[in-house]
Amino acid sequence: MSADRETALAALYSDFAALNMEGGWHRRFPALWAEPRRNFLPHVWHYADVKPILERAGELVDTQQAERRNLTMFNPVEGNIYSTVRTIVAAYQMIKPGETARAHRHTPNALRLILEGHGTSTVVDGKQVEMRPGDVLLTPNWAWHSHSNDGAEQCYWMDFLDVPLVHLLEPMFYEPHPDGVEQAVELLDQAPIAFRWEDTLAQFEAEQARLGADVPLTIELGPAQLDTIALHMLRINAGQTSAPAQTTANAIFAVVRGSGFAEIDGARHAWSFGDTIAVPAWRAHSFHAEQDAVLLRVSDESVLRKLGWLRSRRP
Ligand code: GTQ
Ligand code: FE2
Repeated sequence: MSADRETALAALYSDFAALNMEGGWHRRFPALWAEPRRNFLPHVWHYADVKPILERAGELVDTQQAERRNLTMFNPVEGNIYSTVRTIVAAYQMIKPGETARAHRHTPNALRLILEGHGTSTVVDGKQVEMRPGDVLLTPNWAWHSHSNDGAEQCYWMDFLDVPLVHLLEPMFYEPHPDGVEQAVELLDQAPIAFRWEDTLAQFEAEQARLGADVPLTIELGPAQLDTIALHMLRINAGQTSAPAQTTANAIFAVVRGSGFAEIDGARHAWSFGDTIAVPAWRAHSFHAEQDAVLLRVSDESVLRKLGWLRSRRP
């Protein structure tokens, strides 16, 4: 290359920078790549570690100070301080007898998986539903919601929200309820936002009968009420291993029952009741149960499908 041309190019590149422009052929980092990068890391958070921390928080922080007594699980990838996987955050929450977590609403979609405790209920847009272990309860975009413990036991659950996706796209709105809690509420046992544990078990029975064999089962908690989050329950009995999967969807698994280990990109991760397992996009994964297990899969599959970006392959 001639010295003149080299000088002219250097001048061109410095003009790019001065005007906040860059040449597609001159990037320091590529903008396109052949297949999904594995950015976020596979990781497991153990409920046995979380629960004592929540107990200590329960002694120090009340629901006046903390609108929600929740602990978020952030992925250990460099630079991240919030998200569990790229689009979804998982948290554990605990509420003590007599406490109320005030009503509010926000554009992020949310759901809860109840782990332990009886006598607590959530109110979603005026509908009060009891929270029982194994239930999955939804709080769609902009629905008012509060939680109250009228029982005698501490109640523990997991929250999942698409907050990181809302951060990315920017449509965040939040407001506290003007009255603290919703005034007129109707107590319901069955509601479209409530997927009851007994119903999940019945669906597993029906699916097993349909397949006519004791094999790993996957059912969808539907019809879907959340625009961004897909919900599946997996039943993997002791000794079984789920079919290896690899997908563009980002997923978080929560252990509803049983124990075993996950194999994610060739590494083993042990799990048991109440654990959170981050399985980011394009990570090959399978689950092996040592004791009869049920896992909740919370994923952004709904978003990827709607946008034409859902792809899977057998790893
Ligand atoms: O229970 O409403 O873990 O709004 C994070 C944000 C729980 C909730 C979380 C929330 C909630
Ligand atoms: Fe909320």
